[in-house]
Amino acid sequence: MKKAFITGINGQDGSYLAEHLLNLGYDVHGTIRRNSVPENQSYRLGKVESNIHTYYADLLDQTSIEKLLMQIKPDEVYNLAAQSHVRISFDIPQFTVQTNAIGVINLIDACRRIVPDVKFYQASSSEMFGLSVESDAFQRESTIMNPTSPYGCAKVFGYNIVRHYRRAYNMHACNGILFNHESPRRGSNFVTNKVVKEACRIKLGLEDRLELGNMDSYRDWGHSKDYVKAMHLIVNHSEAEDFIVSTMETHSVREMCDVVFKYLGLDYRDYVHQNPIFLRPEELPYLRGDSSKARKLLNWKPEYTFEQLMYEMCDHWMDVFQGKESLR
Ligand code: NAP
Ligand code: G4F
Repeated sequence: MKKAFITGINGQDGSYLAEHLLNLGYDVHGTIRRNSVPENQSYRLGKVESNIHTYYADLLDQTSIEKLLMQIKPDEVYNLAAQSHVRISFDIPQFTVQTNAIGVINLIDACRRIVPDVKFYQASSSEMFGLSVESDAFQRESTIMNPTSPYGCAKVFGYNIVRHYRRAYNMHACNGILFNHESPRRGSNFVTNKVVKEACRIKLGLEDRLELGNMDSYRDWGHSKDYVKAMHLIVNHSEAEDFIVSTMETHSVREMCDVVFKYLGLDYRDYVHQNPIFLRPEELPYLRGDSSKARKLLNWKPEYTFEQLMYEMCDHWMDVFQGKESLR
């Protein structure tokens, strides 16, 4: 039985990856951080809690990480832990850089010393591309990185240190460069889940307005369930390499609002207002990933369409607000 070690197992991706790896027959271990409300830490793990092993650890607490690597001796490490909110990275830049950059070197260097043959996956991000777009309007593996946030800058460091450890120490270390991916388990302060949740509340008469920031930025939005499958394929590819994971489609925040409100029988223009507090000091205006390499070499492609993703999120929150909550 292969052993997987997932940092940030109680996050959106960590919880879906744990379910996917259990289905593939893995022994799944993962880290959570101490939180003053313990219920908040495990709600996404409801389907699998009794079948996985969780431990308190923090990427910034080197001893906690080393102790677990020595104890578990994993075959595969998935580094999903991060301060993952781009706008909040402007408010807490030092913590973001500590976790998303220094945290990666803490973990990969501990792996080099304790489990040098481990297969290592780093959760890299399309936010690293920032302002760079190729002439055909895509970002791909060869696109120059030009980040526009403390989050993006820190992720570029993590990406590069993983490539460096691959070359310098011959480690099987890979980057998945994932474009935005969402689900009913997405944090409520990311734009998709914020829009869906508030639109459902408006539909039910519990709210009458929704305040957003920039509605004219474009994102390539996929489903987290599809993307965690790509993580496993990337780390198990014969060569340690870096792969873009994306739908190859892009939609503006405005279009996303239109799809969500229309599905609920509403017109977003009647309810959505701009509030400058949700604007960013620097915006990343456009993302559209070329995932041809992953499609060709890993035989991966997304199963969810953009509309199916948004409808699933709407159905989930309508159920929750009508008292029929279930973990999707
Ligand atoms: P998420 O839901 O925010 O999960 C992040 C996890 O990391 C949480 O469990 C969080 O714990 C944990 N964490 C934060 N700081 C930590 C620290 N110092 N030490 C240990 N754990 C820490 O994010 P996600 O959407 O699942 O994303 C997973 C990874 O993919 C992240 O690295 C993210 O940056 C990256 N990524 C995400 C996307 C996307 O669109 N979702 C796209 C590209 C890349 P707490 O809940 O206790 O804070
Ligand atoms: O949903 P978002 O906060 O996601 P963002 O900034 O693209 O970051 C996500 O995707 C990255 C991959 O590209 C990940 F690496 C990262 O961890 C995270 O998962 O914002 C999407 C867009 C932005 O252009 C933002 O300015 O929506 C715009 N937006 C407009 N109004 C808003 C809002 N975003 C948020 N969070 N809240 C708003 O009210």
